[in-house]
Amino acid sequence: MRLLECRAIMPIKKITPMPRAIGFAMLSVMLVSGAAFADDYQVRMLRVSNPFARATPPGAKVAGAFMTIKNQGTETDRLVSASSPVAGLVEIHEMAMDGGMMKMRALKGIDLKPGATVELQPGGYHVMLEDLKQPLKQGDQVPVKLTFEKAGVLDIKVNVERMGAAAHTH
Ligand SMILES: [Cu+2]
Repeated sequence: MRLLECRAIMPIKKITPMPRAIGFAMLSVMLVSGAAFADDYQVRMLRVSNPFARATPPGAKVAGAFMTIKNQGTETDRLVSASSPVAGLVEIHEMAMDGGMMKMRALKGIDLKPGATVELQPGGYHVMLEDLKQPLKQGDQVPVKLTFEKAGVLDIKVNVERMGAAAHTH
């Protein structure tokens, strides 16, 4: 099993707190734009929502993509692979503690049990975009093709958020 250090996709620096008024202004912009984006994708009984990645610093070669996958069917399915035109290689990864250090490792897939909601989020499962051909910029929408064992192929657009953006809570 291949072990990689995950430092490359950890936030480079802490976000500085912003004045409350600007925070509210940004929040309302996000709410408005959130309504305009198609953030839910469906293939057969699988629903993928809120796919996002974080903007990458110049020269970065890797980025994690995160999303929520819900299996609304009655059969187990499995996310088996992914690809993207912005990345030379895309793998499915898991981040976990290993000997006191957070490391990530490549998985053969992620099981999606009937009725289950699986979160791909910072610090856990993620789709790893490797060998990036360009930096991911805030506001970009990165095309990613997900392949599921039973449901087949689903094309999604991953929203690129600011560096260090936290997981969605909705
Ligand atoms: Cu990874």
